[in-house]
This record gives sequence, structure tokens and C-alpha cells, in this order.
Amino acid sequence: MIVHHWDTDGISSAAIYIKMHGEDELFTPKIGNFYLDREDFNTVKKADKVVILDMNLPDASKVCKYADVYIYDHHRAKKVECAKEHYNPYLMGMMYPSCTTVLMERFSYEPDYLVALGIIGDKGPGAKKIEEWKIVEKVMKDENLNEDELQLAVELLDSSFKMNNREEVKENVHLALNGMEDILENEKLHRNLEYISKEIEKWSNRAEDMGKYAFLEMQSPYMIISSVTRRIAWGRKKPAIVVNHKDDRDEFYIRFPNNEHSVLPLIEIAKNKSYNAGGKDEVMGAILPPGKGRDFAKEILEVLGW
Ligand SMILES: [Mn+2]
Repeated sequence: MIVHHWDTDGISSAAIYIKMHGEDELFTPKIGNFYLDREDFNTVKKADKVVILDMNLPDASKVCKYADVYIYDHHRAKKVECAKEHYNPYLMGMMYPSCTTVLMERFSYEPDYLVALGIIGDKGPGAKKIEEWKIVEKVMKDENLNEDELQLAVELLDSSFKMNNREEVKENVHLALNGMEDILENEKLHRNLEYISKEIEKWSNRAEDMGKYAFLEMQSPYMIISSVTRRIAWGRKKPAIVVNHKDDRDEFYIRFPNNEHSVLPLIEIAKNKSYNAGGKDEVMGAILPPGKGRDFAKEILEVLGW
């Protein structure tokens, strides 16, 4: 079984893994959960072999009791000792831009559109500033693709998780395997995109300028807090803090567009409160009990001295 992240990097990574190792059952955790809840765990534990891609699942070591576990990832993580293989350059002190670049290195996979999609998916416009942009440039040349097409493909693939459609996320792995044209011409994904773009735009326009940062409190059932936060932070070129109130949870996001701060201490604060939180250098997300978002935002602002 392949357990993969629901975003473009996770989808492209699953596609690369299938290309290298053959078809396998696909599984993505409940969208928004960077862990396996009981139901998900019970599904995953039935497999004999579990390959985890582009996710730092805290439950990975529990899965070892039931299955051979292989992990390929690029998030900050602690080594999972019981895994048959835990390949994450971070464990050797290196940050890779995407899980697709990790797989490329580990399995000597020739860079192609799938690798490029992972990089652009995870790094956004910042991808141009990193060394691995060379890979994207080479792929564009070799496969006669342009940046807009790659960017659009990322948005189309990401539209499924934003619509909260877990089945479609899995379908997208095979869509991605079919090639760029199939992604770019998929009507269902285009309809998602249209709907979701409106929703993202509506909310990000409502963010308040607080001087040093921008702040938004929103209420949307879709998985768009990450995109909304990106759009605010990148659009206004200042840190963005967003709270989304959902029926069963509050979501919290903070993004520093210019790496002004490290989010690591902030992740620690969330974890000390037993919130599920994670992130990379410039971005952090957390899931809070319903109604806790505003208080948590206040606490973070105090820590930042804003
Ligand atoms: Mn990733």
C-alpha cells in the first residue's frame, strides 16, 4: 500500500513510485489529517507493506507492528527506527524541496514532469530561487512544457484535496501517470479549480492589514486555508496569519513569505498544547479544537512580539 500526501507533491511522488515499483493500492489519510486517525490506521495496518510518501506521520512506528514500513519524505522528521527504510535527506541535515526530488535521488529516477510538479507544487513561485530550479528548466526543455502549464497542472491536481475529495486525489495519481496532457485537459479538475479559486479569492481579499502582518478569520468547509494564507502572504509580501472555523475544528496557518522567522518555535508551542501541528521553514499549520483559533493566534502574536 502506498500512503501519500494529498497534494501535488504527494500525488506525483506516488506516480513516480508506481512507475518504479509497479501498481499498488493507494491511500491518502483523511484530508487535513497529518496523522492516521483510528479508522485510517485500521485500514493501513491490514497491508503487509506500507510505503509512506511525502508525509511525516507520527503513527509510522505503530504501523511497523503490522507491516514492513518504507518512508520517503522531505519534511522535518525523527528517524523511524523500525522502518525497513527511512529515506529523508533531512535526517542527514539536508532540506529537499519536494518528495519527488527525494525519490529521484533514491531510485536514480530521470527527472521528468512528475519531479517538476512536486517542486513547483511545494515551493510555489519560490521554486525559481532554489538550486533545483535547474531540474525544472531541464524538464521544460526536454518535454516541451512551459511554466504556466506546470503551474496550472499543480493547481488542477491540488483542486481535489481543496474540494475535500479523497477519492479524486487517488484518481489523480493515475491521471498524473498518463501525462501532462491528461491533467491539463481534465474537465472535472477545471470545474473544481473555477469553484475553488473564487472561494480563495473571496477570503484572501478579506484579510486585514495589521502593519507587520496580515490577519484573516474565515469560515469555509473547504481545504483552502493553506492557499488563502499563501495568497495573502505572497500577494501582500508580509507574514499572514489565518484562522478558519470549521464545524469540527479550527484551523490555523502562518506563513512568512521572506523567511523572516522560523516557525519551529511556533510548532513547539502548538505541540505543547497537544495540537496537531507541522510545517516547514516558512510555514506552519495546526489543527485546533473548535473555537480555539483566536486564542491561539493571540498567543503566537505575543511570542512574535507583534
Ligand atoms: Mn512535499
